[in-house]
Amino acid sequence: MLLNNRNVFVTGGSKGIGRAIALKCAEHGANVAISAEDSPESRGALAATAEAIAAHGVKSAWIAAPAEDPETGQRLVDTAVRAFGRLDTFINNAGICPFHSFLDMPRETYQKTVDVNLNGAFFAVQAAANQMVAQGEGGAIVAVSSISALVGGGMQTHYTPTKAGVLSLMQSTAVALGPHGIRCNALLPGTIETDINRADLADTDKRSYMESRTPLGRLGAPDDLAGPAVFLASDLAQYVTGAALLVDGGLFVNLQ
Ligand code: NAD
Ligand code: RM4
Repeated sequence: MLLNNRNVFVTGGSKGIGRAIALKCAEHGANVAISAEDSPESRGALAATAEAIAAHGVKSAWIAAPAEDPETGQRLVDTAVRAFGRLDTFINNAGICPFHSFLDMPRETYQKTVDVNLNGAFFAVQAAANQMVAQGEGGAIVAVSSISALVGGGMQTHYTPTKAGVLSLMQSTAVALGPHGIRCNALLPGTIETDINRADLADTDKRSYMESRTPLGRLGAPDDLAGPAVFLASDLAQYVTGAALLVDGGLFVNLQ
């Protein structure tokens, strides 16, 4: 029970990596609130995940709020504070990756990716940090960046800069918030099978290539990120801030 009685928010917690992290936090005793974009499908997934969180005997809450709206960050914090009374841990995970070639990248695709992944993270982390500073007892912030913060992708020229930005955001907020006892760290997943890359990995050649590049011999599953997220959020990581934790089965280091 590494997060007993902690109050956690996970953005993009309705499915994929965020859902796995939210459920693992609940398993470790935390009350967990989650968010995702506002659509009927997303609302259904949020409600189902909130129910699965509560099945661990903790409190849950959810809000449908688009990450690209700069007002969303404060709404997320208000949701947690209304439901639990306070916020101890904020996990910024919501993200999109609409694979697209570079030379003809539509401006809207680029803009939306930056707004959801990077600008959304900035305003949400800022709102969460202000709440933690007001509470006066420190806290933990974890942002889901990516292996793609460190390496390129020809169909990801809009996406990889946002992931490098999120990594950089955690480094700078670690400096800004250290004096308040707030730790800020980044998780860098490798290739994890979720809806974000379902179409991309439906190409069997691409899929086998990614598997063959991974020393542990398989693509990741959402649950592979859950333990590392709980670790960074917990007191086991009490002296860890500004760190970047690759969770990629060895993909990044595999040159030859
Ligand atoms: P996913 O599509 O399963 O989940 C994405 C989550 O973000 C969902 O909850 C979705 O509803 C939410 N979301 C999407 N658009 C949103 C918006 N406009 N506003 C609010 N919420 C929104 O994908 P995933 O793989 O679980 O992705 C989670 C995070 O992990 C992303 O930030 C992604 O960049 C990162 N990541 C994924 C991989 C991978 O291989 N799957 C690798 C590295 C990093
Ligand atoms: C990740 C990484 C993965 C890709 C996902 C969408 O950051 O690049 O390989 O499948 O994004």
